[in-house]
Amino acid sequence: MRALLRTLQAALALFGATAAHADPLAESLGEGVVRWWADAASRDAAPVSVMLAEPRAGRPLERGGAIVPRFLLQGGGRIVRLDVPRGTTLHGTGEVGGPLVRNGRQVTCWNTDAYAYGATSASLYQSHPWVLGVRPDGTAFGVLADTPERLTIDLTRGIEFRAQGAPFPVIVIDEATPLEVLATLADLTGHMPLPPRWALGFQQCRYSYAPAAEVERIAREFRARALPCDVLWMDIDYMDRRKPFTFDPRGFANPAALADTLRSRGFRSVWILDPGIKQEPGDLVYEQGNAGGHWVKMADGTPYTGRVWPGTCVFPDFTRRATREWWGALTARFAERAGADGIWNDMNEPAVFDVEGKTMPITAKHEADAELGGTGFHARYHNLYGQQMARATFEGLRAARPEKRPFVLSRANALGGQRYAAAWTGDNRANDEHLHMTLAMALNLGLSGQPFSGPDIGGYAGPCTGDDYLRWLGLGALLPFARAHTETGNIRKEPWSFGPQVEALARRALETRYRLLPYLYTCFEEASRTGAPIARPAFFADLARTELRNVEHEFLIGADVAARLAWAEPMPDSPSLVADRGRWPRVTVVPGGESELLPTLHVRAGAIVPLGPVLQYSDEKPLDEVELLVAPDAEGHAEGVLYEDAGDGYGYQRGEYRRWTFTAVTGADKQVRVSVQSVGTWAPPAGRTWRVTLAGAPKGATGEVTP
Ligand code: NBV
Repeated sequence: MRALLRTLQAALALFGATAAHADPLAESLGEGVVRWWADAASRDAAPVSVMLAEPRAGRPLERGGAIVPRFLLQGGGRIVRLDVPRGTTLHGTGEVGGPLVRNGRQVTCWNTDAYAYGATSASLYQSHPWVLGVRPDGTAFGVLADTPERLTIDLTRGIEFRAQGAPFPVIVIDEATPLEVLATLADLTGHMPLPPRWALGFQQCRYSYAPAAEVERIAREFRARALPCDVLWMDIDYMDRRKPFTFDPRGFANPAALADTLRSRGFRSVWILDPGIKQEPGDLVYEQGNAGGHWVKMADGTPYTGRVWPGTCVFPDFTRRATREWWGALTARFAERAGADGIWNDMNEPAVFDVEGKTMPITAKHEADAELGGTGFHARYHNLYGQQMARATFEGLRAARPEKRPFVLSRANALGGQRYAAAWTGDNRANDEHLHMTLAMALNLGLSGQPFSGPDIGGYAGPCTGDDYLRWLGLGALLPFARAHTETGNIRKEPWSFGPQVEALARRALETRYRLLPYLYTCFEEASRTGAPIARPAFFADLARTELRNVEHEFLIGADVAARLAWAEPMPDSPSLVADRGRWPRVTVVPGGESELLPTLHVRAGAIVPLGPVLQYSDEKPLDEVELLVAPDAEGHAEGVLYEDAGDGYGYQRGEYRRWTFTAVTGADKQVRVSVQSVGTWAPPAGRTWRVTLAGAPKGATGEVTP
């Protein structure tokens, strides 16, 4: 009977008709997690999973899940459909333009160099074949199409995945809350490692700060103007004829001296490396790559060549372990010479100039590790190219500097790549559309397993006004990755470039980030452990209030701080989380200079938020005074957490951290007493003091920390 059905299916598929698999196969991957296959034959024919951090053996399913996908074949293509309950909002789908709610949208997972993309561009730089659904009652589910191949996610009617190519399963996670779904997603696909604390500081980039004297000038300006900043970035003009691993002999003759100058002023540096290696006989990297067989090949076995910045290039095959190790070692040696604290991987979709599709042909060949699926075509490995480059970079830095946490930023990536690199949302435009979708983009990445992301603050392509710069900076300074960047030939976009009034407000935006740093680091640690996003949609605070699902002018940082962007409110009295000031009292962490262009901050009633002082850079001084911002709830209670460690290295994995928990109660005398407990062996600065500031407490209330 089954055989007959399959023959019928095959025959129908041949004529472009749709045939449904009558008997999808389900297996349990753990409590609330079901992996579905079209049928046993598809399971047996499917290549290994590369979306999962580790292979997962399915077990027989005891209880069927509520969500049952339907597998169809249509004209040789594979379709998986899932119904979603009425009123469910859909989110995630990775790095996507447009709104936070993805219902009605369509994207195609196919990593693309999408310069100056728009809200409806089909494919951006990264691929996350993943949808998060939140039902009207706040319960949530997630659906992962477990394939790296080109795949369309169509949310116009329920959820539909469409792909050609190899069979793939769909993993359904069904939980009580979105946070639990994201925790399970992180368990399956991997956790973001805890970054070095300096990577949470503000970062300034331009294509390019060059020569080295210009980099030093920018560093001096930041410090002279007391504008907090941790990192300066080197774009491709530091290179000799734009060749990775080289230095322009005139502009960057002495990178070690530059590194010393930057370090003495409290700056770190991140340097760009692209994958394209110039096909230039005699060039060291090129010759090494030839000798090691490191290049992606064409069907005839010769290296694939394409034009990028240095000219005609060959491209490392990062799907091979030997190639990753070679590249990782090259990167680590380069980082040593440059004095680089972090590495920026660009152009790794991979982008190729002047060719159809702007990338290498899908028939190019990768000699991939067996664990990735073995030798195969670029069609399979395209979306993994950037991820595996980021992996090579991360692992190379990790091996060479075992006591430093690598920091890698990658333009292209895929679900699972949060293990290796942070994300920025590529070449945005300095226009209204982009300013307004900046938040939704970071939120949806956070809802897709990538907590560490942010935009080019100020907009990459095109000029912007001082007001728009401030809107972007105010928002961007509250997102997990906070870097300003702009393209070559564009107007200057440093915080002082728009005159003294903008500069003063920019300082306020940056100081706000540094005041929040202890809290932000606590959120990062939580994200690395649990998969919880750092920037979260406002609706996470009240899942039953469905009118909050569309809110894009307010968002949460962790669970306890909310930010409101007055300029982004669609119309007066739009649904709001923080309008209820009893539940979300407004706080000012940097006094003076109010502006509608900057966000307002709010603390959840019932929360205690740890704050630090204004710093010029994250390591400027130890946190010797902690300010506890206490917002008592209606009963006068509040609770909070502060996570601390050395800020770099791996001592924290051996217990050298401190997790403080704070509990506040209010007495009849209106005295708010905060008690402090902690676990871990990390020693706080000697003589540390704690101070209490109250938010939204009754008039006349006072606060103190009781040891
Ligand atoms: O390396 C130059 C740029 C970089 O500034 C930008 O951030 C990347 O997204 N890079 C793209 C190369 C292409 C620029 C058009």
